[in-house]
This record gives sequence, C-alpha cells and structure tokens, in this order.
Amino acid sequence: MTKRNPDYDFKWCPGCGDFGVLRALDKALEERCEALSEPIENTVFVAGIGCSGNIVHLQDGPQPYGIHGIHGRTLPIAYGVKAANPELNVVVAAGDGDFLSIGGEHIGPAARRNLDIVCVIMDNGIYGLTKGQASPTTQLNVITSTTPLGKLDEPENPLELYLTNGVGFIASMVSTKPKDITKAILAGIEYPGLAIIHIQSPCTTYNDTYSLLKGDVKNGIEPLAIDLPESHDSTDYDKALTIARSNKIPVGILYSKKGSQSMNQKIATQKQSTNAPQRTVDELLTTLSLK
Ligand SMILES: Cc1ncc(C[n+]2csc(CCOP(=O)(O)OP(=O)(O)O)c2C)c(N)n1
Ligand code: SF4
Repeated sequence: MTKRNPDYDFKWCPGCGDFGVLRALDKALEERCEALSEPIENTVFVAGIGCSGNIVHLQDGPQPYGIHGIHGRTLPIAYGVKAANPELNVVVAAGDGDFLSIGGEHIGPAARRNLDIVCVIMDNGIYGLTKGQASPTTQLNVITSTTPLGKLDEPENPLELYLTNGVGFIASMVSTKPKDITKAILAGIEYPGLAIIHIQSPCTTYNDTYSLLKGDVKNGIEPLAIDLPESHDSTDYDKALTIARSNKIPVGILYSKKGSQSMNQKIATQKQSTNAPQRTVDELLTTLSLK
C-alpha cells in the first residue's frame, strides 16, 4: 500500500538503500517546485521494473506524473515524453539491472541525442525484485542465485561506460548521503543535456555492501567509496576517466561537460536559421498518405 496508489502493495526491505534515494529525490523535487513556482505535475517519472523502479509509487506529498513502464526501456520512453513535450521535467529512475543490462544499449544513443533528462540509477549490484540474480555490476566471485560458486564474468564499470559513451553529466553517489544526492539531482536537472546520477544503493537482502562502501578501518578494511577532493575539476574529461578507472568509487560530481547543448536547444537554433517551411503535424502526416 502506498500514498500514491493504494492498490499497489509494495514495501522495500528494512535498510534498503533506496530509502535514502527516495528522501533525496523528494527533497530535490520539493526544492525545485518551490524555486520555480512550478507544479509537481510538470515532472514526469519514467521508472524501470525492479525494486528501485517502485520509487515512482512511494513519493511523499503531492505526486509527479509517472510511468512504470517496461524493464530496460526507461530511456526510449523518456525520449518519447521529452520529445513530445520539451517543457516537462523528465526523471528516469531505474536499477543497475534495468539500466545497464537489458537497457544498456540505449545509453550511447541517448547520450548522443542529449535530451534534457536526468537519470537516477540505484545500483545495488544485484537483481533485487527477482530475488538475487547477478547483475552487470555484481563484483567478481560474489555468490548469487545465478552464480552459486561465485561470479566469473567481469563486472561492468558504469562510470567508465557513461564517460566513454559521451554522457555529459555524471555524478557518483552513495545512498547514505541523501543531501549530496539532492544537490546532484538538482545540478543534473539544470544541466543542458543527459545527466546520470549513479548511486550505490545497497540491497540488505541479497547484496549488502554497506560495510564495503564505508570500510572498517579498525579491522584494516579501507572504504571503497571516497569523496572527490574539493579541488576536483569536473570539466576535465581525462581526469574523470582516470578516476572512474581506479579501484575506488568516487563520491561527488565526477564530470560535467562544458558547453553542452541539449537537443531542444539545437532544435530551436536550427529552426531560427532555416528558411524551410515549418510544417504542422497534420501536414507531415498527409505526406505519408498512400492516396
Ligand atoms: C523484459 C523483461 N525481462 C525480465 C524481467 C524480469 N525482471 C523484473 S525486475 C528484474 C531485475 C531487477 O533488477 P534491477 O533493475 O537491478 O532492480 P532492483 O530490483 O535491484 O532495484 C528482472 C530481470 C522483466 N520484468 N521484463
Ligand atoms: S530486495 Fe534488496 S533492493 Fe529490493 S527492497 Fe529488498 S533490500 Fe531493497
């Protein structure tokens, strides 16, 4: 049972990292609506299928519109929403399985298209909803229901994947720091183009990585998640790639490409500079008629 949809009976497990992401997302949308005096309905969530995608049903207070669509297809659905109505604030919410496995092939085209969309990715290194199969970000040797003797295929490095596919804005976060996530989401919404907020969001039931991320210095375990230094220049692509390829998880805004122009900005410029007649949708449809 949820505030948004009383017929939808879903609960996250205690301690699930997605709670921190939910808090951050709620706050980001609240701040944005207040700052712009914009109704919450101007935001559309496009959610993946997974525990993480259920975030679309769990927002607090007034609700944005939401589409809980098809596993792996958040980016194509978001493309349709944004292309049809560029004024909407489009937020994708998905898990690592949804976004990087079945949905992985959409990232490159979406980056090149550069529509103004922000993606909030909850990476728990596992398929949570379907009860613990290995995902692209499950680490080597981890035992899951599909890797009973330990995972053998190399884990995906999502930050490197985004950078090398041309994503212009990339933040790397951990779910235990909701205030930082809120800031990153707001910065991602402001960024003119595709923005990805990739969040380590541990699954307490099938892949509890809290202590790995935080480390246990007393017992000689260094933290995996390390804050980016204040001096980090997020416009430096090569530096961002070096950091992404290190064996740590950076926390902060890893990359923000200078001079990005979103697809809608490019369309506006093109319309101004062309003498070609602007045809209405009805006129365009008539050109397809076989009569
Ligand atoms: C096309 C399709 N393939 C597979 C599934 C089954 N399925 C539902 S959720 C899921 C994985 C969920 O993992 P992830 O996206 O990482 O989200 P999480 O539950 O971990 O938040 C799978 C394989 C599906 N619903 N549709
Ligand atoms: S199974 Fe994992 S990801 Fe799903 S709600 Fe429970 S803790 Fe969260």
